[in-house]
Amino acid sequence: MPEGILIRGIGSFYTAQDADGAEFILRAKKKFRHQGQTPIVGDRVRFTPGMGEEEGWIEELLPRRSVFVRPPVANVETLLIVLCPEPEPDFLLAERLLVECRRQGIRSVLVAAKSDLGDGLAERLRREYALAEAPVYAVSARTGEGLDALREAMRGSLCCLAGQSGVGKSTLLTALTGIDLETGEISRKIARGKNTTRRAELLSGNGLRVFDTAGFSLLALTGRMEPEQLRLYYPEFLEHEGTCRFDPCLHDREPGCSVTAAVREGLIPAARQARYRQLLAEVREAWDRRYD
Ligand SMILES: Nc1nc2c(ncn2[C@@H]2O[C@H](COP(=O)(O)OP(=O)(O)OP(=O)(O)O)[C@@H](O)[C@H]2O)c(=O)[nH]1
Ligand SMILES: [Mg+2]
Ligand SMILES: [Zn+2]
Repeated sequence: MPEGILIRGIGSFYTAQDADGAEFILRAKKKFRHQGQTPIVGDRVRFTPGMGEEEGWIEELLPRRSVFVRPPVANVETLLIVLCPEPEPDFLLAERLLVECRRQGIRSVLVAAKSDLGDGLAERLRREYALAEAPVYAVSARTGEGLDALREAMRGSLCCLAGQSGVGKSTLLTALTGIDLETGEISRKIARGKNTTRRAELLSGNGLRVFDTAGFSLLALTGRMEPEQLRLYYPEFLEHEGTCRFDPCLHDREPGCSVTAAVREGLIPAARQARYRQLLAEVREAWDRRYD
């Protein structure tokens, strides 16, 4: 039975693409609904092709290697977390996305977009994420700076752009892949743009494969997390694991915490721990309400 990846979904119709690039219009069998499963873009499926004008059928959903719920997209391999100087960067959103990537084993890349507006952001990201296993690429869709290097980092991987509205994701996607999407004019009044991207689609261009999605700024940590887990997604904390006065230590405000000491010595950026503490407070609150 042929296998493919769902590149598009409109209503109950899906488009699957096989390894040769051929496309097939498919519908999901009712059994998926009965099993509480919904095929989403990025899913790898086994299918029966349709005959003539008839659609074919999705027969089987293959296991997902990663999944985002909002927006629904499966099997992202590399998440490009896009920030830019204007609108004001949402560092906490970037942090959330990084944690989610580490949790699901998705490779993450930080993109400092609109570098034509200044290079301070890329420098800051490099400083704060040097030990976080998230490389930083400074790019400008306007001048073309850094696009080749970013393309190289994306090649051979199913990529997805994420980041708040107005950071330039659609513009960047067009610049990287050569696929023209309609881009929204940034709203000057509130300087944070409006949501212009609605579809979820896997696009191919210039040898790259990128999911075009909207709404990643709404992403909450998928599923619940034990507060003890969060620290495991901070690579720079790991070498201090087990050396704090308390065991386990959540590296929050416990006395004798080696992570806090490393921050004081300038070995770990204070901003990273500050954002970690903010997320930890959220994770704790959600955890405490888990039986409500
Ligand atoms: N100066 C500068 N502006 C850019 C660049 N890339 C995009 N922009 C502008 O930033 C604004 C927002 O770009 P979009 O690509 O629509 O942003 P988006 O992230 O797709 O926004 P949503 O679809 O709302 O999530 C537009 O006015 C673009 O012209 C760039 O490299 N430099
Ligand atoms: Mg967009
Ligand atoms: Zn500690």
